[in-house]
Amino acid sequence: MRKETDLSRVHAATSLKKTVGDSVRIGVVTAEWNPDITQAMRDACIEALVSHGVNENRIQSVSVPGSFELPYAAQQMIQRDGMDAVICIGCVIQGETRHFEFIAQATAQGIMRVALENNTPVIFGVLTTQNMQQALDRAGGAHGNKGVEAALTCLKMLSL
Ligand code: RBF
Repeated sequence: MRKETDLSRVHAATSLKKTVGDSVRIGVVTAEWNPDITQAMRDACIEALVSHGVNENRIQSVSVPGSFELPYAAQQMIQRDGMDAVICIGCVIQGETRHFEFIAQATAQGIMRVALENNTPVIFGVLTTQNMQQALDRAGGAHGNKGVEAALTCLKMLSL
């Protein structure tokens, strides 16, 4: 017998395909800091979007120097490029200075602000970890790939 959770997952995937359709345009912005992490998350994210029925030609992928720049680029992709949703991917690793706090806070608040002010889903696919191992674990390691979660979150928000 199938568990209820299995069924609801199947239902969610089917309805996502139906609701989001072929015409949706999704922007993916990736920060270049910690590139091994962010590129692995971006690739898994795009793969997940395509496997859920998003037209590959309608995914626009750009990169920015660091996570701090993600909100501005997301806003440009909405206002200038007409994206229906934007997924922001970054990785902020705690260092010895307080930079970590400033960058992580500003990025999170900036992304939320761009989403609300533009009435458009902007997804927070930004890892904030204490060290590189924790980041690796979440970019295709022991804790999966958070790029995939960001893709699924985006599709759920588009199908609201
Ligand atoms: N950007 C990241 O995406 N992740 C980081 O871990 C990160 N650490 C930084 C640490 C320092 C000391 C500085 C100066 C910048 C760091 N940045 C990081 C870059 C930041 O997001 C942004 O690109 C720059 O501050 C330029 O606006």
